[in-house]
Amino acid sequence: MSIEELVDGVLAGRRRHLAKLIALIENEDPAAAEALSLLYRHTGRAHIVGITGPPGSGKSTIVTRMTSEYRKRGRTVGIVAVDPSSPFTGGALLGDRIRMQEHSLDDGVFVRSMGTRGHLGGIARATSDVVRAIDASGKDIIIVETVGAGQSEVEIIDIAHTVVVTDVPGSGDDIQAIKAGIMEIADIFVVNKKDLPGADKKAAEINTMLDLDQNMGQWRPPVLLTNGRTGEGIPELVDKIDEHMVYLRESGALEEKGLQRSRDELHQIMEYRLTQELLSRLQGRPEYEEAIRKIAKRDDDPYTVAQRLIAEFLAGFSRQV
Ligand SMILES: Nc1nc2c(ncn2[C@@H]2O[C@H](COP(=O)(O)OP(=O)(O)O)[C@@H](O)[C@H]2O)c(=O)[nH]1
Ligand SMILES: [Mg+2]
Repeated sequence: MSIEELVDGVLAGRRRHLAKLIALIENEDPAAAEALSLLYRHTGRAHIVGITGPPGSGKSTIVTRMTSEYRKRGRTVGIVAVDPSSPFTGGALLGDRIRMQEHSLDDGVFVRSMGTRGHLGGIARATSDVVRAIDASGKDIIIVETVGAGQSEVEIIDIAHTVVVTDVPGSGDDIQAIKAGIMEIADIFVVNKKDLPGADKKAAEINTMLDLDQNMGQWRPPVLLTNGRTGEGIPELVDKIDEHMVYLRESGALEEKGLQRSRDELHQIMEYRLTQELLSRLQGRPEYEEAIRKIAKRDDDPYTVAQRLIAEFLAGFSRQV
């Protein structure tokens, strides 16, 4: 398949082409970067929703339920699950699995699980590229499921417009499940398993914590109660996610997020490319090896050497331009 064919297929929303592109991304094939660069202009349309929380709190179950709700509302859905424990076959009940399989026959749903190992460029990079590919294919909503912060290498906040944090009743009075870092990134809290004792108490604790938050902006994260097994509370969750997007648009936060993301991404790419460029010129050169030996023998120091090499590189660069 040529790059043009691949790109056209993805833009037309063809599942086979999207799957092929994702395989290229996962294999870090240079063709993936080429395709993504052609697709870039066609991205930025999807509402990207991150869902994070402790393992077993019901994220995959909720994602399955949300998918049904979105489809009912006529919207298309992409799902990226970044979970080493293979989320859509692991913890979920047989019923959940069957529901997800029903979605697998639906062209309006695209599901992808990503292993967390084997990404040289980092799982965050790969995930963000996979999300971008799905975005280009025209899905309205893209849900990214990751295990709770601290255990995940994915900084979901960098990718998502809206972050949903899940918790369950009785997961510790000191709210150990919802750690300070994860509190701050939540746009919406979900206390799942409302059928278990202590769900209201948990929701009240989170609300108290929010009341004490000094740094809260205009959006106060709502705290919702859900039952993943029955689907109770899911339409309300989908409503709140929509409301959050309206807030982002109207407050200017969406535009700001977009700029920040573009700045960070350009920065990352330049940093990576510059380093590659510099090292490819230096590696294997006798002077370079000699400089390294001198540093090891304490005849020179790495700070001075790095400064000199970069200065030489930039001098060559300014001669070229
Ligand atoms: N009792 C109860 N169990 C639930 C609920 N939602 C999900 N579960 C169960 O919790 C377990 C873990 O769910 P899963 O979606 O795999 O959690 P994840 O690890 O956060 O993705 C499964 O056995 C689900 O069936 C709920 O609302 N109530
Ligand atoms: Mg899961």
